Amino acid sequence: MNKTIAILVAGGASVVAGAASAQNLNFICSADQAVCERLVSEFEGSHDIDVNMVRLSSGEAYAKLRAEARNPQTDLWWGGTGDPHLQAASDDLTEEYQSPMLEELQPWAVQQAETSGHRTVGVYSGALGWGYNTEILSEKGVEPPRCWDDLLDPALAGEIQIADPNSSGTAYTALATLVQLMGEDEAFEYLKELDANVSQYTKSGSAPVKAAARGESGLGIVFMHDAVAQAEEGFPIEVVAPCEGTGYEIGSMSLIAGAQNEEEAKTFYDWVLTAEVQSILPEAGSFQIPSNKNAEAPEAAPDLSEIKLIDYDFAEYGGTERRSELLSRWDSEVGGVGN
Ligand code: S7P
Repeated sequence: MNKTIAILVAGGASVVAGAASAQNLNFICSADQAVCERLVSEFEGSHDIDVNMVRLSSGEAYAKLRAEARNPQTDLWWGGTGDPHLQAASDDLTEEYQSPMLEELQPWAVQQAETSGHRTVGVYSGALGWGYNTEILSEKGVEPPRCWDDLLDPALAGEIQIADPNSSGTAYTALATLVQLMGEDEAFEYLKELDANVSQYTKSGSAPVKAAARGESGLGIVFMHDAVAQAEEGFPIEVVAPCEGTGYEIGSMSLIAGAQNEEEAKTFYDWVLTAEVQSILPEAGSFQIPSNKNAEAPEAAPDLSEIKLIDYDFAEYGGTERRSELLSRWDSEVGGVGN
């Protein structure tokens, strides 16, 4: 959408006086690629702003923002789990902004904003669980796992994938969930045992269930809505909410401190919080609960009121100290050991 300025001169002829720089938006998107692309095309189709989008997992996005803190190249970060958004807020990497759309948002989305001093806001929510390939598990004669404990079954050796919590917000949510559910030492014992069944720690959070859908592995520990997306595409995936209870995310959005295109970023920020925009995302395979109270939740979205949710402490687990501590313990006791 580059614009040129045409000036009318005497006689009705026009000359091109010079290229006006188009309005731009440098945008990190941390949800699924198809959802990110849909957002960009809807936004560009309705605004005179060019979007440069890069899709990064939540932990990668946080690392990029930290690396460019002195010379920000990003204007807006949408999607991805709330913990690294909160960490970016506490590191002053993001800017305070109170959108006029706040009054239309669910209490959990506003709570996310208040926890961060309005440096981030909730855009969707979803619970953690897993999706398993019904054909693979039945061929192997494995009882479908319903509880975290069932994932330790030796019959599942090599059949489980989960992402690396350093890059993936999904996997960090899993790590923080297990710590809150079991206690820290017990959670690390559990993760070390689980490691015997894990074939791969992927970079992206939803990759494990995509692999299960394609029959490359038996089960992926992911957000339940990402497993639903595969089932809705017709893959033999069954979605599970763990019986002991589970954690959840408040997917978030943040305006970057020192953004070069702050006005454009605010335009996107307000637009993406509208019910109209949030209601079209399921068409691109997004099955989370939207944060706008007037947006329609997709029919296939897991009903959070029917899932045993833990009281996830976003302030603590999104805090810089706690997140760094858990990630380095994971590196030394789980991820970096024999993988
Ligand atoms: O696919 C949607 C979704 O699960 O992706 C986000 C996720 O954190 C991004 O992937 P990473 O785990 O690789 O960071 C979630 O916020 C979102 O619900």
